[in-house]
Amino acid sequence: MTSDLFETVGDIGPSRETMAEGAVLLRSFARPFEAELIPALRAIVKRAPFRHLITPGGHRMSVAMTNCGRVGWVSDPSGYRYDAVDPESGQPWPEMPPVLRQLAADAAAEAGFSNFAPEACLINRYVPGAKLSLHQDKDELDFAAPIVSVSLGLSAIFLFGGLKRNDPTRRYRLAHGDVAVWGGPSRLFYHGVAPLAEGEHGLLGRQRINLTFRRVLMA
Ligand code: MD6
Ligand code: FE
Repeated sequence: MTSDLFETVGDIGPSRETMAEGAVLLRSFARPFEAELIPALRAIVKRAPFRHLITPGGHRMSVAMTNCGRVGWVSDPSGYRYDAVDPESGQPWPEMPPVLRQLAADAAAEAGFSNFAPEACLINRYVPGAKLSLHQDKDELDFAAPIVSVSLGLSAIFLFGGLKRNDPTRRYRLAHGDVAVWGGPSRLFYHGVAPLAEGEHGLLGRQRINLTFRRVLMA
């Protein structure tokens, strides 16, 4: 996809930024997919609505979540896990639509990870004030594959640390269409999202949607 198809005044188009070894930010990479992507997400959320999960510590998460793909990430008082069944409906999670698979595989390839075939896509919804505390993504069995993270709607401040919880964090503004691909030496780095600021996005309104594509099982 050439950049002139979606460049507009004030939009510099795609560009690449390195966050750490193995972690790269592909600015605006998802923009060419959005016309297909957003209706696909609306269809998923109809079948598997956003819900606020309870952490093992008993807290209700401010971020609302759902999933598509063979397995979905869930949290309840008994712990975190990947489950093939949506606990709300008792049904399998909606299938991962081809446009989501393609976006994830293309972004991974652009970042140097070929043949990325995600099994799970966790879909996070933030409204102003919602945040995600510093955490590691370590519930997967396969740390060789990267995670591909797509930001849509309102911009957020992404906090990116190191291998230890109290390592210093750097801040990145993730805007609509930005894609982070994250693997290799930084796969287990602590990260989080600062409380979302008030705002209104032209396409998605008063919210931020984040998709994280993961390989869960061993290859
Ligand atoms: C978010 N993202 O951006 C939350 N995890 O809303 C994550 O927790 C995340 O963006 C692993 C890799 C990339 C991510
Ligand atoms: Fe994460």
